[in-house]
Amino acid sequence: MQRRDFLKAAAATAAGASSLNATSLISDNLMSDTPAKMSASHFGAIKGLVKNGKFEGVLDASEIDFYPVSLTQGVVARTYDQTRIARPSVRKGYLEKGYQSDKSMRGKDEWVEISWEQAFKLVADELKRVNKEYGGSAIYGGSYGWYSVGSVNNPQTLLGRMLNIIGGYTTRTLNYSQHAISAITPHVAGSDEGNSLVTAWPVILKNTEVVVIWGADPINTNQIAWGVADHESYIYFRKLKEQMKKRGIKVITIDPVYNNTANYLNSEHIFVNPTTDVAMMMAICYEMMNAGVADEKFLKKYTSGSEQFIAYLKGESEDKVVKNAAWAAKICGVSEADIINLAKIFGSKRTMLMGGWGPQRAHHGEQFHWMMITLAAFIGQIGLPGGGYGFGYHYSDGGCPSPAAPNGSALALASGSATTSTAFPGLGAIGIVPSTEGEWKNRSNIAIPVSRILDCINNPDKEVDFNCKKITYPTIKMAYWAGGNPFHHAPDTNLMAKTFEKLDTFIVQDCFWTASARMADIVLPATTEQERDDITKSHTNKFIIAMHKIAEPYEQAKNDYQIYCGILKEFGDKEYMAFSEGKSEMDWIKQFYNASKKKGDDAKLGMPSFEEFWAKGYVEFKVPPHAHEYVTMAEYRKNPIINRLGTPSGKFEILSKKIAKAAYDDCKAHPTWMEPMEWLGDVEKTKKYPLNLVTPHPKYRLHSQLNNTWLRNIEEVQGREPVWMHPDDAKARGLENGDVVRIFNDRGQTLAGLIVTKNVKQGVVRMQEGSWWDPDKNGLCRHGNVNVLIPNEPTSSLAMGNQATALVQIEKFEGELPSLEVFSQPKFAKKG
Ligand SMILES: Nc1nc2c(c(=O)[nH]1)N[C@H]1C(S)=C(S)[C@@H](COP(=O)(O)OP(=O)(O)OC[C@H]3O[C@@H](n4cnc5c(=O)[nH]c(N)nc54)[C@H](O)[C@@H]3O)O[C@H]1N2
Ligand SMILES: Nc1nc2c(c(=O)[nH]1)N[C@H]1C(S)=C(S)[C@@H](COP(=O)(O)OP(=O)(O)OC[C@H]3O[C@@H](n4cnc5c(=O)[nH]c(N)nc54)[C@H](O)[C@@H]3O)O[C@H]1N2
Ligand SMILES: [Mo]
Repeated sequence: MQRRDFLKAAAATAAGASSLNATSLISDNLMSDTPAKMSASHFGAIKGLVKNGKFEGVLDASEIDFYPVSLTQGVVARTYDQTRIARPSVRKGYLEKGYQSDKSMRGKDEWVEISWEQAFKLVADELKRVNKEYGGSAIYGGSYGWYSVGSVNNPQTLLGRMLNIIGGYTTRTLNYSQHAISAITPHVAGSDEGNSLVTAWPVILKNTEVVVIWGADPINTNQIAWGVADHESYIYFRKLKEQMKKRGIKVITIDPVYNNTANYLNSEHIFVNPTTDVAMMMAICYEMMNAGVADEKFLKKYTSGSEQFIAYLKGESEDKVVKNAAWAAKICGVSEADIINLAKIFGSKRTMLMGGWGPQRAHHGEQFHWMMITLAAFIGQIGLPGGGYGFGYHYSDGGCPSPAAPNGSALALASGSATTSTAFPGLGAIGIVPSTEGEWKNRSNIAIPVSRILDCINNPDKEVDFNCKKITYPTIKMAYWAGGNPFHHAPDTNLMAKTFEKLDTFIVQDCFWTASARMADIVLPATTEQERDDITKSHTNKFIIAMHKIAEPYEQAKNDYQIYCGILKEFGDKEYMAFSEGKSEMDWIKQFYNASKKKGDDAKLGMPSFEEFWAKGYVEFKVPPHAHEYVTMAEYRKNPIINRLGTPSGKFEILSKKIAKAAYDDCKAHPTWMEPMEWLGDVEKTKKYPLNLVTPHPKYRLHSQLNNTWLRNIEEVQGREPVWMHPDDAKARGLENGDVVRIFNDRGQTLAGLIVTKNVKQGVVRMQEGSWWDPDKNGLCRHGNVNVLIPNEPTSSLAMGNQATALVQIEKFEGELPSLEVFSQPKFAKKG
């Protein structure tokens, strides 16, 4: 087993993960007081080693992880990191003056530790006050973020459940990952194509001639899953690499960055300017028509509105501009010859367009996937084996054949319009999906687009556009965040700090003193997922996983479930019972498992008893043979009348009458090239800020998670988050590899460590999201949080989504290098 683990770790290295699985070489007998305990995380299943009640190390859970990644090492490291929250804490000014405190002292005040009894009362009293004075909608409980994988201790569903019981709340809709794609694709394809099943990998390996990985970095991002990653995708990427040699599959990557995937596959790489792909795709369509290889039959039979769109491409309507390769080359920075060549290839080979989500986190982000579906329609292979498009290969092991395990249905109980699908049937937020009992059954909570939280706080009662409807922002007086880190994830961190000053109260429930916790009034310490029992499943449905408590809770940290129970007891027995039904966490775990087993038994799957499952640590479900043959849209292609799409026309809508009717000037009737608010083609703005920053997902963390571990030392430069810059841009600024630089624009400024590399397009700089925000007195982030630079403006009136790019300038940082504060405990006053 040890040797096998080592080989797997080595293989993972080849796949772009790292080779840090040192503990895999150490026998559990040497390290652990008990046999290794099965648990799980977004980074995969793990087996925890225990010494003196402490979490000591992890072994790969090779039985249920095809390709363990080294990020699991961070799960151990973070458990006893000095950023752990030990006890409930209140900001000093808030303890003295409550909701009338000076909010500009957030992040500056000292902290006072209090008892759980005091904390429960303090939180409950404030919830009661806001409820009474303003109504439930004044409490923002949308609480977006990547909490851990256990289904019982899902801090967000539980938060919704609690707030619903005590009077309702304002929640969110959509998510930072897929905001624009989730809004636009139902209009275009009839379903959310960011979440749809994609053609199975075996079909691709057999049939596809050209794989285009466009704005995606699957070798990096598949390390993580929303449920538990089983990493089978790495097996398929290795097979893809083999088939490139054996069968001559061509892989093309299109990205402003030569990313981990390009590097692993040694693909043909095309550097494109950020936020300009739409123009490039339009030119490919135009040149395909020009060469007579566009599939006109497909367009006629399966799409609606292609005539108008073709007129637009030909310059016969609207802007009168011909969208040919020469036109696009000037915009996207890809040569005319390359564009024409792509048109030729796509028009003659079985082509799979694998689109990532990075490009839709941008101004007019809706256009990217709309245009990619349109391009796939011009190619005409949608519904054929190995052709068409898929927007899920880069994450959560998308494309890996999976069973329909008997564990999905309770997802319907997740917190309503908030997209917190639990990793396993979990506790529902009673009342959003109306429950049958209780006075809260008819609560109708307002849901605002998740990334509009700052606009909402700043503009109460304002009516705004959203997805062909109007919504009215409620008045928000307090926010309760559990299992998310808004001072990392939201664009324009400085605007967020200013805006949150309008809140009477800000509560954060987390395991660590994150940037958000530091900006709160009340901080409640949660246990980590390795400090409690729970249940979860692999994202692909292959396994139900027992999450065994590995270690005792850190100091006074409590399980999320227990925290809400404690608060609700302050309201009364009725509220507490409505929430908990008088059940322990283990009762819920058993209930969830047995609900699944009942379905499994009905389907004759022969699932073991709960006790057997819990002892073994997992249940495995067989992948049925047909899952290996799955082809997206095959049914629609076979019979578009019977299997019509869920769009008004029943076809792919290259032109949407519904969107046309909304008459937005930033999202029109068909895919349209519109200049983004900040891009390299803006002659005026680039005078001051000539570099285009892209902010992809980090290789050695999950957003901000694990940044408080030694994993950050692998990449950091002089203790700062690295920024990649092209040698020509570095030379022009007199900068050298390893310099500490200041990145800035009108919104903010941050330090970073310079990496000079040809792996980024000239004019583009690349810095990963998720580095902890550590502002000094002048608002300079000493560590490297990219979101101080990103605009809060929405993608468009349609999705109202989030952006992740910006124009910036970079200069050498002169002066003494400041030390960091964010990775130590904050300042405490005397104990309360
Ligand atoms: N510039 C830029 N910004 C981005 C992106 C980008 O590409 N560029 N990407 C966006 C995307 S796609 C996303 S999904 C968001 C991610 O944003 P977030 O999900 O907010 O980021 P995380 O760092 O994962 O924060 C999760 C928090 O939950 C806490 N937590 C984990 N488990 C538990 C638990 O069991 N209980 C409690 N109470 N807390 C827990 C963690 O400690 C952590 O602080 O960021 C977005 N922001
Ligand atoms: N290791 C790790 N894996 C993760 C996560 C993590 O934090 N760490 N987060 C998970 C989450 S929550 C999500 S939502 C997914 C995110 O999955 P994605 O959104 O697909 O990932 P990103 O890294 O943001 O972007 C993918 C690629 O798009 C490129 N890109 C950016 N802008 C443009 C553009 O304008 N045009 C083109 N062509 N390319 C562009 C980036 O350089 C990057 O290589 O990843 C998941 N996986
Ligand atoms: Mo995400």
